[in-house]
Amino acid sequence: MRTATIVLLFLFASMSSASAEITTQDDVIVTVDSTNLRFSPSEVTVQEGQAVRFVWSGQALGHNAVADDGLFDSGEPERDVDYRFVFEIGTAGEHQFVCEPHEAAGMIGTVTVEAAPAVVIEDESEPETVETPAVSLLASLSILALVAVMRRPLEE
Ligand SMILES: [Cu+2]
Repeated sequence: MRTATIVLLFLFASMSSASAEITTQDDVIVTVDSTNLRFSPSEVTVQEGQAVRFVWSGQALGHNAVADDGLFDSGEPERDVDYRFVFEIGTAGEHQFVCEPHEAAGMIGTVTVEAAPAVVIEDESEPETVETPAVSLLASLSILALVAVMRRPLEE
């Protein structure tokens, strides 16, 4: 009886250890520097799934952030902007953006989006393929233990 209890405890322990890993990445902030005519920073790198926030307030001039490839657009130039854009899976690559009124003054930037790391996909699939045989092995061991415990009085 003690063996069966221990085996069942192992079974529950291995099942509860199979928890999903949650990875959250902070937004990357792009603002406007003290010259009023530059993004700061003007070059940022994110991973697919991550967001860039274009944030400024109380600016002397109105600004916006518009991607050359049309991927994102903060709208009309404003002195106060808080625009967040998530670079979804499939947006990997370089995205140039400009502040439309000040593009000629050199108010341009680049968001480099890196493909989501393959490790994340492995992390999601691996525990299941590894966990399943381990659980079924423990389950069959516990059944064997229960059978052994139950059969003992009958054999004597
Ligand atoms: Cu501007």
